[in-house]
Amino acid sequence: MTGTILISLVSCALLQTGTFAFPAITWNQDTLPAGILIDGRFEDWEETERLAFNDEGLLKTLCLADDADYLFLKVELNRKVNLQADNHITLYLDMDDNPATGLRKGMLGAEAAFTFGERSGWVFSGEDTITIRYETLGLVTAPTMESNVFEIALAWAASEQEKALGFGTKPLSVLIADEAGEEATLTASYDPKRLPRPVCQAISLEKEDPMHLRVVTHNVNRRHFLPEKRDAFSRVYQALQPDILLLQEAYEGTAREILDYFRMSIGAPLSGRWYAYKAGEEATVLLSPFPASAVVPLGNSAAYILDLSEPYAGKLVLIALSMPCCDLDDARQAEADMIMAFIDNLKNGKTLEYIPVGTPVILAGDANLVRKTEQYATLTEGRIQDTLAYGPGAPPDWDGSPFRDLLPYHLQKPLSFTWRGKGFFPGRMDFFIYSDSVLEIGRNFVFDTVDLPEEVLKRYNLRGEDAPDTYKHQPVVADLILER
Ligand SMILES: [Ca+2]
Ligand SMILES: [Ca+2]
Repeated sequence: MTGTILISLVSCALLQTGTFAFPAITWNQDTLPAGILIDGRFEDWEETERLAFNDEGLLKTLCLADDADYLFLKVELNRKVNLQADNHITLYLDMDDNPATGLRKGMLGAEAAFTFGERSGWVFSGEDTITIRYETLGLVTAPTMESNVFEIALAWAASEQEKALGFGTKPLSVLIADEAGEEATLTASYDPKRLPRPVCQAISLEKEDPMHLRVVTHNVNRRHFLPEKRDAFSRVYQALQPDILLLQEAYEGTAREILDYFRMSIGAPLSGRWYAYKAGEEATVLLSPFPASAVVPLGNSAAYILDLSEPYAGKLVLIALSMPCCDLDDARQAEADMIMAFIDNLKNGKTLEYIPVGTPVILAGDANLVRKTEQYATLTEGRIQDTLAYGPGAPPDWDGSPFRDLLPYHLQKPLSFTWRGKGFFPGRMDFFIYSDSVLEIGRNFVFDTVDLPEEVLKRYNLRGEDAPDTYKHQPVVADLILER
């Protein structure tokens, strides 16, 4: 299996020579297919030409790219903003590059507009404009945290309105304005190429090696016992076959009841010994064939220290993240500080629990990183903010380096969001952060059933709506390659 994938990745890279000029970037220890990835990292734009720029004002530069399914924008600003609130940055789309059609804005005749900070916009529909939310444009942005640079995907055919306007079938123009009063706008014309992304590998869900240990983390948001959702949950877990299932917000039921409820779908033997634990104020649950030598609540989150058994050896530290939500930046930061102080103390023998040097440490789950970036630096680099309460902090990996943020992608799309709901744009809430000096990861992905090819859905007995039907969070999957 691994061999096949490697070979097809190589041929994929060869095929792209001369077509795309993007530099190779690191992903999953392999090479990603060329093209833009909406992930909040910007190496993929390095070879893309700036189509507009300003010396002053909020709006600095604009780059555009596209593929068969999406128009991509990279917008650089002169200061950090939360793209989804407290700004009046507005995107105007002249979908036919014709100032005589649509609403006049600068040199454009715009058929649609979207104000990011208000999370709403409008689109021409017949003779009228109608109010829209992000779904009409298939809008996805990254990063989800505050930033001074964002990448944005608009799906060419997200809605009937877009299709009726022929979005992506002809040259177009884009204008970005700061409606808060700063004058300078970014304007560019663009002729979409609509090149298909090379198919680098057939989609499959199985582990690359049966010896890998699959961790699936999923915020079930209290939906796990709802009768109408039972089948969707069962199909998703049956398809993913977790070896370790980490849930957040699984309030209802004891750990044992939750294990029994999902026992069949996750493939836990009826008579075999599986373990179930529940801890933390947001009801994190861990189901696994390994017993925990310690379970430590850490605010809403919790630490599980597992004793691995044959064919693996040693311990595994799993921190189930379920950090405070939304505007609660201070509470979220305090919890990040507490978690990283716990890891530092655990590694240095300052806790009741003991782990050998080199024990893999994983933070997985809903980190809710929607605003300030300091919390991300705390979880990855160990930079503690409240040093009086939690100590000085230190790079958390065993070799004195930061933890690695795995950043898994969707199997079928160049996207990395793990949450999709109403109002706010799809975002990356769920993380898998780990001690990469002592742990390798095999296959990993964000599991979204929407737009999986029909053949794949059929092969795994899934339905296209299964992932969103379980809840707004998508399961995040990572296969651990453990020493034996
Ligand atoms: Ca990117
Ligand atoms: Ca127009």
